[in-house]
Amino acid sequence: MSDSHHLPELKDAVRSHVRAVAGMSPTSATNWKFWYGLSDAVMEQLADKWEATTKAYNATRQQHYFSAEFLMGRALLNNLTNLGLVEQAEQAVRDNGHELSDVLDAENDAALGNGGLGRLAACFLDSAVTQDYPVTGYGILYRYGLFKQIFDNGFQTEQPDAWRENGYPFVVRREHQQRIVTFDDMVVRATPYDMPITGYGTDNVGTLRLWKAEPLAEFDYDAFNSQRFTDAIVEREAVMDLCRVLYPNDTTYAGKVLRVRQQYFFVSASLQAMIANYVEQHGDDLRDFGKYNCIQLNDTHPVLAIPELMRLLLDEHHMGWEDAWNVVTQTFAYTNHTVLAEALEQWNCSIFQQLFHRVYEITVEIDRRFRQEMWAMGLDEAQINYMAPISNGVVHMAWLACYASYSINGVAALHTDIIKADTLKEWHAIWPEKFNNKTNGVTPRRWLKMCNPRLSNLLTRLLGSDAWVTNLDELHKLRHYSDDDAVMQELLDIKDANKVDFAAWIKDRQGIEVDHSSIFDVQIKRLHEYKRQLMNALYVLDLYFRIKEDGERDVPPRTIIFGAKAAPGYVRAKAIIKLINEIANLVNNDPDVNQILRVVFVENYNVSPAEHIIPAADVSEQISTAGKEASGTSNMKFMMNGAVTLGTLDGANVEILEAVGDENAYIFGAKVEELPELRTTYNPWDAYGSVPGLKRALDSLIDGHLSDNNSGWFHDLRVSLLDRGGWESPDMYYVLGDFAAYREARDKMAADYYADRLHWARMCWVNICESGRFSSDRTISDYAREVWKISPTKI
Ligand code: 26Q
Repeated sequence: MSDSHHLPELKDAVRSHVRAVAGMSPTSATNWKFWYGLSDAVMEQLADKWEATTKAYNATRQQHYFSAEFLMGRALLNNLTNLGLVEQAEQAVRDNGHELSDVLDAENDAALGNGGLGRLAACFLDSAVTQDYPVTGYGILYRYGLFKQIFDNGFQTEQPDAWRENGYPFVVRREHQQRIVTFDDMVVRATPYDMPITGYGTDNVGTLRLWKAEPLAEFDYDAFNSQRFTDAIVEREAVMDLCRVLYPNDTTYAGKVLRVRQQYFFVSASLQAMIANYVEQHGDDLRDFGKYNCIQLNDTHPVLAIPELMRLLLDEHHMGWEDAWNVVTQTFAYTNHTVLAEALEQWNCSIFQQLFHRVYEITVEIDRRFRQEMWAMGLDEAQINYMAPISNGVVHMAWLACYASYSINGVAALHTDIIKADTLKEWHAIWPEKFNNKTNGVTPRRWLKMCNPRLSNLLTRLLGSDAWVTNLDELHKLRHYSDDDAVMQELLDIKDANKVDFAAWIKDRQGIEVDHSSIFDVQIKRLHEYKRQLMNALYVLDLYFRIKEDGERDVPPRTIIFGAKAAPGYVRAKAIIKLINEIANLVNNDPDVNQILRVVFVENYNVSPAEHIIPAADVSEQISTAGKEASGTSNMKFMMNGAVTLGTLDGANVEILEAVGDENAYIFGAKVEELPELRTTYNPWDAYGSVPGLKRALDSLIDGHLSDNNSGWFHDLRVSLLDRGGWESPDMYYVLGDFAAYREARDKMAADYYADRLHWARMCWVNICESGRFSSDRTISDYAREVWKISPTKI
């Protein structure tokens, strides 16, 4: 870092960087060019610290986070915040005739993830570097991130997200650290693009390494010369296809060959890089590899790393099987994120055989030894067959992970209980000591300090310092202010100001007018039946008719806000989006109702929209069918920003309730342990006939109130709840079963909101002050201590 004191001040550097990229004066440059130049200047500021951090981490025991997804969102404000450069940047931008907020808005989100799992990986990197833990992320440099969602007559359509087509200064191509990844039918050059990960209040700068697939030779000149010019082009494009697009499925596994290629590609390149570093540091005897490295597998997507590390050790580094297996079983830890059977990855053996026969061979040998081991332990054949890495012609990625990993964890207490007792119970019976819980968390830097400056300033003022930013438990100390009416009034004013900002933002974005004095009731998450956006929609329909037809008076004014993308092939999820958009049409255009009720569907929900929505939310809808949502993480973001949870006892909601007490949350619905019994007698037609208003709401799907443009989709939705035939039981997710309890809780919540504003503020305040355990700093330090065995390594 000898040169760092020669760095120009950011505000001076910005001008030259903007000039260089815009080819004109900073005042004339567009906001986007200004963003680019400012970002470049930030990269300049952190370069030396980044290099020093990489060196320091390489010399110690390190953790490597393997994930097919990193949902990073925007980087500039995050980096400015972490480097303490926000004010300088503001000044520099203003001096040159721009507004920082406009410049920041010019940045595309890096949406290299689908939802919770990808965003979790991003929060983890933030927390790891903030606490100086030697952690590196490894993933794929997708050319197209998660699709852009556009509503066309209320239907979701998808557009490609070419997020870095015009340039992106926050990744650096590391030409000299390329690796070769060999498939049986193609050889690929893997080039790393490294993204610096800054932390808050530290000079450490961590790394997210994203691999890009490229043709081995710029051109196959042989093919070119032998008049196979087009073959050469086609082959080149096949390689480039590898990391062209992020698969937009987040719940249903599909056996797409390209997807497994992506997985093998990034894990092989990452392992090779790790091994090369190990050899450089410790010599070429790799038996101690696991003493210096551990790898967290973010769900099963990177599980191919297990047989691939075996292959590299056996074939490239000439180790024996026992030694290699020793290394492997010391190295990997596996996180499960779902209990939905349809999400578990199982690949046909034929795919493995065709793409990487040697990895397949090794997997077969792992399977053989597994069976032998289990046989020796006295397990019966049926059970061995069920648990074996390979059975019935498919490779079970989760089973492979459970066998080879030294740690298996769920992402919330309830979820870990369920995987122990159910999803992975056979494994738990054999290796209970492998199992542990790591309740998810979110970074308070992005999800409080950055996105909610008003609330952040209040917290800092009351606490007398900003210690809460890196130690969120500090907020405990502020809990007694719930008795201070002046502070509670200030909290209400802050929420109101955030709601005014949101109103302006959504007006500008979608032309919708909302009333900031109404309750902002929000459900933002991927669209899935188990998350029950449909139950929310049915409530809105029912409320509409209560106002319109029953003439209910004193209905508390509300703005119902949705944000959700559906997997492009998930028709029923798309039908729910269309339905909500049609309900919005009906409600918002009806003068009898629209002073009391409005519905907003935020188009193209993503990380950046979430940063506008969450600080303005009064109510956090967390209404999944009990047992289905592994954890949820937006529930934590809402809590931190002073929204009250309206939810079921599912995922991390259980722990949120524990933290705030049931007087500070609205909990309803069937519990996990009640559902099996309930289901045996459940008939959705009973609810239809007996729950007041439910029939009217359900019938409005097909009686002309709402139009699905003759797609038949609304009819199908109604059928799915009432009498889905065949092997599927109706209302799989207990929407109608929980409806009455949901309505009661939601009505009560809305009445309470207006009945006593200070009392409402006290509930919000308790939520904020008790959110400490949902900081991803806590999650990461637990992983670091209990699973990774790494210590802070400060530069
Ligand atoms: C699998 C195979 C083929 C293609 C895609 C996939 C795939 C991709 C993404 C499967 C699942 C995902 C993402 C899952 C996910 O986001 N799960 C969420 O993880 C969060 C973090 O732990 C939890 O809070 C949520 O409860 C969980 O739903």
